[in-house]
Amino acid sequence: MSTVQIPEALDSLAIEVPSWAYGNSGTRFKVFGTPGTPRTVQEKLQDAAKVNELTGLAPSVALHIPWDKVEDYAALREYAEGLGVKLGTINSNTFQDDVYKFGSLTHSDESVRRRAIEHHLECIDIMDATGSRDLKIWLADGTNYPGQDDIRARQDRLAESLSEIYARLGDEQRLVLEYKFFEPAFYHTDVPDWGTSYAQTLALGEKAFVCLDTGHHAPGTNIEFIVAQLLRLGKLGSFDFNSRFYADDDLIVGAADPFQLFRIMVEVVRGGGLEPNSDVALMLDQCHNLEEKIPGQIRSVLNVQEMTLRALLLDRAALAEAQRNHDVLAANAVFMDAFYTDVRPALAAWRQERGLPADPMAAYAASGYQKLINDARVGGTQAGWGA
Ligand code: PSV
Ligand code: MN
Repeated sequence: MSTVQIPEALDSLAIEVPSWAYGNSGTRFKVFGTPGTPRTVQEKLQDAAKVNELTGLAPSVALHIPWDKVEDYAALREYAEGLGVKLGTINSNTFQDDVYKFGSLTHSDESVRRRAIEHHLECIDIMDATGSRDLKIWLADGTNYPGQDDIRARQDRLAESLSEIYARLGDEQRLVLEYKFFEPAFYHTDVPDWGTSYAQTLALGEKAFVCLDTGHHAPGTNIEFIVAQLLRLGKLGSFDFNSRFYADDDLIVGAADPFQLFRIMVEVVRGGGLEPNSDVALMLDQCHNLEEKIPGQIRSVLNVQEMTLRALLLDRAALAEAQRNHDVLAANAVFMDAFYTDVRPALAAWRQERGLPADPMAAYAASGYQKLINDARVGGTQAGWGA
């Protein structure tokens, strides 16, 4: 019997999974095909629904346009809901067309900016049909060489383009602007950091927020500080969770540095990010290149759940007391106690109480689902980047 008492707040934990995690992707050197990989967005939704069925943690699926383009989005919404999941964040994509070689929303040529703006307006039309709340914008825009373009003028053009997109949002819709300090541009990127995303979204208005992708920071960055600051400012809209060793590796969240994930979740809890009606959406942005994709996603949402529970178990009163006394080691010990708590047995029991498998990884392995899709999904073109 476990002595860990699970707070009610854990019940509302929901993690959005990305449609692209189920397709082939993951490296610019070799993308390995795997049996059973979805050929269509419907098949990606089937796999995502399996993750939710076994974990109860992943009720919505983010789409990427054009990778998940279909004729009828209302029908896709019905299809998803029939599987027990919702369609979530719509991710725009202005990083794969030749026309965007020198930028998209920041491009010096009005006609290219127009095209990029129209793409985002189309994404909002899609959101209307799918019932999605969030439009997520990540831009590959930037330059490779000093002097290549006027970096300040690009900020002005970005602000102008974003305000046109923002104006089209419905009352319940939001725009989240993701930052990344490098790649594919290497000298400068147009939205490199949270400060730039904050400045741009602040200028737009209260329906615009910052999206924090954990892989988009320089080594050693104190990400939980950024989380605390953005929550304090009321501008943290969403996370793209993943793990990095070096750069934007898109590996399983919590795999490289579970302690960092714990520290982030401590600030999320502290800042009200888990409360009902919170502004913060928790999403994954990952690729599974070596490991099987569906268990890769199951492991990911379980990792978030485990670190969230440990963060919820932090004895905040004891911590506050130690902090008041400037008892550095006692404060640190309280913090580490929560991190070192093994919550797995308690979580297994918690799942069983809710009719979920105690061990979702084992349940997936025993379910026969992988064999089913390996046998059924033969022929056609497997989904991947650009599909
Ligand atoms: C860019 O690196 C990014 O993090 C954005 O979120 C994109 O939408 C996603 O990766 C594509 O995989
Ligand atoms: Mn991302």
